[in-house]
Amino acid sequence: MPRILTVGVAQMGPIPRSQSRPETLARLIAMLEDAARMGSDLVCFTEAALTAFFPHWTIEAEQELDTYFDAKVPGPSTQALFDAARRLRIGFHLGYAEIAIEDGRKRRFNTSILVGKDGEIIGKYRKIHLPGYDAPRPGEPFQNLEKMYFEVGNLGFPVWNAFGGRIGMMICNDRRWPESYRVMGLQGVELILLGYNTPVHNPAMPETDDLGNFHNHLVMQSGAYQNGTFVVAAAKCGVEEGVDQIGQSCIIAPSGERITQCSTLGDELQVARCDLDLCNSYKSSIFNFAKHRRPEHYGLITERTGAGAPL
Ligand code: ING
Repeated sequence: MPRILTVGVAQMGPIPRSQSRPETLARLIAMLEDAARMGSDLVCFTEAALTAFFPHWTIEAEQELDTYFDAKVPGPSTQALFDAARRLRIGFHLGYAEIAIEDGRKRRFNTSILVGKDGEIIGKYRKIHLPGYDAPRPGEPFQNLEKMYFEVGNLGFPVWNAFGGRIGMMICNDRRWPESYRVMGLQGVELILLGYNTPVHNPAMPETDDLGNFHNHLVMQSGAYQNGTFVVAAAKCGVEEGVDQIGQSCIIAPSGERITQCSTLGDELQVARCDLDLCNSYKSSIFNFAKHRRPEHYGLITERTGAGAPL
């Protein structure tokens, strides 16, 4: 019996700072209802799907910063999304800015959750690779202040048994680091969900601006193929608060091929039937880690200890 998972990638156009939460939720629910009409089991929403991507500007007052975070999910400002998903019997991935009270203090993370068809949260991931800077850079056309607004994620890269397979998550810049895929590949991941907010212009490396879409797909197609997993990637795109962001959201097969892709810079849903058993074709042959991978021979020198240690 093939394990077919029908997955929707739900790309979002800009979320203006002025947009109310109900208006934003209505956009997400509209794509959820589209996905239901197309027989979807699971929908991938983007990174920071509830707000504009506020790390692109400087926010001095903590009270203002808090307005971009959610402390209780599901909660009053997201319940309508959970209710719609439960009504439609569709699971979803959602990225949002999380405030958590842990170890007796307020902590802030760039977070994503995996929600089952029953509307219950299956798992949570907190972004580990935070790009950009921990202080504003004067003179730049926009900022990237994730290191200032978020802590590094403290949950690792878990993989869950869900939707009949092995499901994992990562967030945006994580996709540029092969470790993100391999740590989940070593746990047998079959489908990785992620969202991204990626400006066309990179102030730190303007010479790569024309390569943004290429690099976006390069890293995800490689990660999918080298770990025998599907990758579902949803962009927040278009010009959001003056920052032009790439789109080209897609679903990638374990072959590394993009099997569906968005072609606008707005709210757009694309759906693909993912046969999770295709993962095993790669995991049992060319990427059979047990048979072919030899970390004990890599002579890996870890930055911290300088001692050789298998990854
Ligand atoms: N954004 C970007 C990303 O990794 C970036 C940061 C932009 C890195 C352009 C390199 C080039 O896609 C987030 N939110 O991580």
